[in-house]
Amino acid sequence: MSFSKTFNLKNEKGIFLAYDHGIEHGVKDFINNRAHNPQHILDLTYKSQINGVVLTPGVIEKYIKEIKDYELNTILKINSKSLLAEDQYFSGVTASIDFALKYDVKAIGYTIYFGSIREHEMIETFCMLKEEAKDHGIYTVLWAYPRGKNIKDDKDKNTISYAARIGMELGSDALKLKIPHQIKDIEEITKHVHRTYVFFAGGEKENKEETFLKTAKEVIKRSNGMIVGRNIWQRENALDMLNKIKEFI
Ligand code: FBP
Repeated sequence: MSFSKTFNLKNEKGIFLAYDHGIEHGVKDFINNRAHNPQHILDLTYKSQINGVVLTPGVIEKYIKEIKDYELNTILKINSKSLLAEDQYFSGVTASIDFALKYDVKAIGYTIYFGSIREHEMIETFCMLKEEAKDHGIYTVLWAYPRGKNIKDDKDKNTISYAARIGMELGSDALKLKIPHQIKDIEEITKHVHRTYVFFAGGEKENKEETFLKTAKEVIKRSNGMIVGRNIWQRENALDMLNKIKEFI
């Protein structure tokens, strides 16, 4: 089945919830009293009927019954790095393709910090996992994040374009990118990416709900959609927000 059908994309666009922050950022991200609970995230995904949810291996194992009951499409975040790590520019593998198969995930999500000193290691591992995943009909979503001593501005359109282009040429089915400084530059970035889905992260929580909704609308118009975390589940009205951004598809 195609990527589009697998994730029930509408007009080739979709919305996914990202929930790997417990490892990536720690509990400081769980600023309301429900976000720490994976059940809340699964409930949000189910009730909003968005296209899927990004989860870490432990959450998938522990909540597999609920994931199955809700028939959720999951993206397994297969490498991670914590803010406690000495090397902030390397993300290590946390699960295998066997694991992905066992828990019936639809895609693996993998981060490469393009520009980092260990970029080549992450590229190598990604390519091996991608080939194995593909053999089993599992899609790949690459978090193509420019980062390292030489990266002056990870929201610069040329830097994002370069990372996106590498991601496409490495063969990822989809990319997850940071939103560039100017939203209109998304057009320039996607121009260089062919036969590859392009989704954007939500970034840090915008205080004003309206500001985030405006951004989301423009981003979704110019791309295949969003894989968004904090700007949704850090709000008390997360379900309402998901329903609103779905309307932009
Ligand atoms: P947000 O929508 O909350 O920005 O989530 C996107 C994401 O890529 C998460 O999947 C990940 O945990 C986090 O951002 C990593 O962000 P950073 O590398 O900037 O700390």
